[in-house]
Amino acid sequence: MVASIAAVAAFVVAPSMGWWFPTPGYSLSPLGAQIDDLFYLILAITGVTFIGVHVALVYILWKFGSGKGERGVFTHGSHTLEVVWSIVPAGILLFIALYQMDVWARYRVKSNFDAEALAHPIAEVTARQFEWRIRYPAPGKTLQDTPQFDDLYTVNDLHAPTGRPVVIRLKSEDVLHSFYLPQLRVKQDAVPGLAIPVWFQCDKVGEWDLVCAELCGWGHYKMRGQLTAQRDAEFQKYLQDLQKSQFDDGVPLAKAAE
Ligand SMILES: [Cu+2]
Repeated sequence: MVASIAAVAAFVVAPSMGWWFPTPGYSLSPLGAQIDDLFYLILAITGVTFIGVHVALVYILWKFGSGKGERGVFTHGSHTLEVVWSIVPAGILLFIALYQMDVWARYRVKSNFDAEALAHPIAEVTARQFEWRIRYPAPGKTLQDTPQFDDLYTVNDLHAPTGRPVVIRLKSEDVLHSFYLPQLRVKQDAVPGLAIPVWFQCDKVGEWDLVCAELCGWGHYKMRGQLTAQRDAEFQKYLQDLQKSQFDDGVPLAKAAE
């Protein structure tokens, strides 16, 4: 009985109260909305099954419980039933597997993607114990594979423009980490030796969590930064201010490079 009440609470009350996901979430990114839809579809299927099983269980306990006089019939099983309860879940699993392919392809940058954004990451994010190191190209330039003299650096403070797909290049300097933007539903392992493109689109101006989702050592818990999503003009201004704070010592940049 307690389990049945818990089931109803988990599958009916929690989603309607918004307890399943970090909020605001849904309206923040187009891909995030699709991921949430998939989650709720699976939740609905498993929820209906789970609650149905518990209703049947409680009914049978009540109907055939001791002291009622009625007795259950013991059988050696039903071949038809076994076939039905194997084929129906197999069909449901196949449906989910096919239904999610489009979202997975988008998540993995395989469809509906802006090639321009993919060719020009806005930043390189390098995870290390226990922080996120961020490298931006100088304003007006594109990010190169190797560090440039006029690159800009921050730690744990990622900025990105809103309203369009944005790509970052993800690396790790030491162990496995996981780049996680919970409100945007983006999660990608950072793997030593690999440079992995990660894309997201944030449609709302604001500050969102950037955390590590892979236990990476004693300081894992404090490996958190933030994503500041801002309009394009403000993002450009941010890069210019960063350049001023990191390079403006009175010597023009072009001179300093010589
Ligand atoms: Cu970590």
